[in-house]
Amino acid sequence: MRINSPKLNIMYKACMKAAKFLIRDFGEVENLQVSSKGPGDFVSSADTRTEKIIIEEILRAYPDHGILSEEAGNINQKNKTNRWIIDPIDGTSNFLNAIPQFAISIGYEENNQIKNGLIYDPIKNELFFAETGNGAFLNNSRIRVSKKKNLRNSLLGTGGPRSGSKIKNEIFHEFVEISKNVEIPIRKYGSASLDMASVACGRFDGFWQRELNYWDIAAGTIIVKEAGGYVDFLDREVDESKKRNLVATNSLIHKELLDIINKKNIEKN
Ligand code: 2AM
Ligand code: CA
Repeated sequence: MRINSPKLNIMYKACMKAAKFLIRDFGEVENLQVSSKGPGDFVSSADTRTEKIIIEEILRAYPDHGILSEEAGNINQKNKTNRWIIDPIDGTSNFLNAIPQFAISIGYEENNQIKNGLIYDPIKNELFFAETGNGAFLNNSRIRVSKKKNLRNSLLGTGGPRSGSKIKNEIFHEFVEISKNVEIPIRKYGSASLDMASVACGRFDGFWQRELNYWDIAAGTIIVKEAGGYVDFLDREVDESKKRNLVATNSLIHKELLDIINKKNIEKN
């Protein structure tokens, strides 16, 4: 692994330590899934333990750094300069159903700018990572976005809508409109971080999703950008960490995809 940045090193160490347990837990979910009890509570404890291990590793190296994590919320909130953003299991429903499509996602920002990102799929043993200015990697190889130029031939991913969404109909409508413009059916794999990683390494030509949380996408944004892709938001909000509606592409199909999304006048959040 060609990791020679201190921040990526911490992410890597924390992630690998947590992943050991997560892989074991996933095996347990596979067993529980077929039992009458079901894996419900077990999954939330896997989530919390993964998060705890990662937070401990980060705070051991940088005790005063800020952290935003899906379950634990904010830690050291007064530090406005350095902040780590953690999603301990992105793709929780997949994990819960013993579907091997989930990831640990960790981002690091300085002065509200994402500098490093790491996304690890423990089941496929795929580690995606990037640092500003140094390119994006999958395990030992440099990755690049795809070279697809037309939306029509593109493979796209999306996700949602979430159960409580107030714009469900608009989201479905958007899906229909975009579907009409692509030949390959749109994928919905259920882990936004891995969807972004897929854009970064050229498996997907583009990905869009509304109403995400910052921890779903923080690491993915830098990985896609460093792989030569384009990350964009559909929000009016100025602060990047408060934006919820994402479009990430290989950059070549970006305008075509955005034009369809904008044409339908979905209420911008
Ligand atoms: P999660 O698995 O960590 O909840 C699924 O479409 C993707 O959207 C996943 O990355 C999922 O993250 C994310 N997501 C964020 N908020 C969600 C919500 N309220 N309901 C379902 N998925 C959500
Ligand atoms: Ca998530």
